[in-house]
Amino acid sequence: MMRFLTAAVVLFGVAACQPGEPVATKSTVDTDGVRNVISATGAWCRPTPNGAQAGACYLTLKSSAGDRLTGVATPVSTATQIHNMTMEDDVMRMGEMAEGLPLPAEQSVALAPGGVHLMLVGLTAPLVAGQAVPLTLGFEKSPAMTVQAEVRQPVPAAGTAPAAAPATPPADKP
Ligand SMILES: [Cu+2]
Repeated sequence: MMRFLTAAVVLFGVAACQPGEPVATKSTVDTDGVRNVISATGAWCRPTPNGAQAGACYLTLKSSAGDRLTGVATPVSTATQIHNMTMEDDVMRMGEMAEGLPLPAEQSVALAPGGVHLMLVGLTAPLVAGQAVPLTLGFEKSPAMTVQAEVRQPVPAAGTAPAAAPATPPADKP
């Protein structure tokens, strides 16, 4: 079974990340004698219907010493922006965070639907569930790091839990 899965992943040509499992990527750098560990966890993008020109991606970032997300690059769109959603007079507005996204030291900063997100503008192709989208994150202090974002629906469907959680107890249990 495992061998079959591995072969399927290789044929698909994507990074071997388990669906639904948070993938963490870490970057460590010493700047002016200060160690800064940046972790990027659970990156995902919303699938786009046919014809949509823009897509949104989300992840959780944490910087041990404090940093700032200044931009993102991806081969699947011609441009990208860091967006925030705010409510103004009961109307949801989306605007670019021109200064980037501050990452206060030791705080998890979650980019999530309804809030801060990465906007992929000018998609070269629709984002299809199951794909992996490389996102190269740029920071003020730390070197850029690339994470693989899984294209999926916002809420994982029931019954598609990772294999780590057995669906049924073994039949030979008393
Ligand atoms: Cu947006």
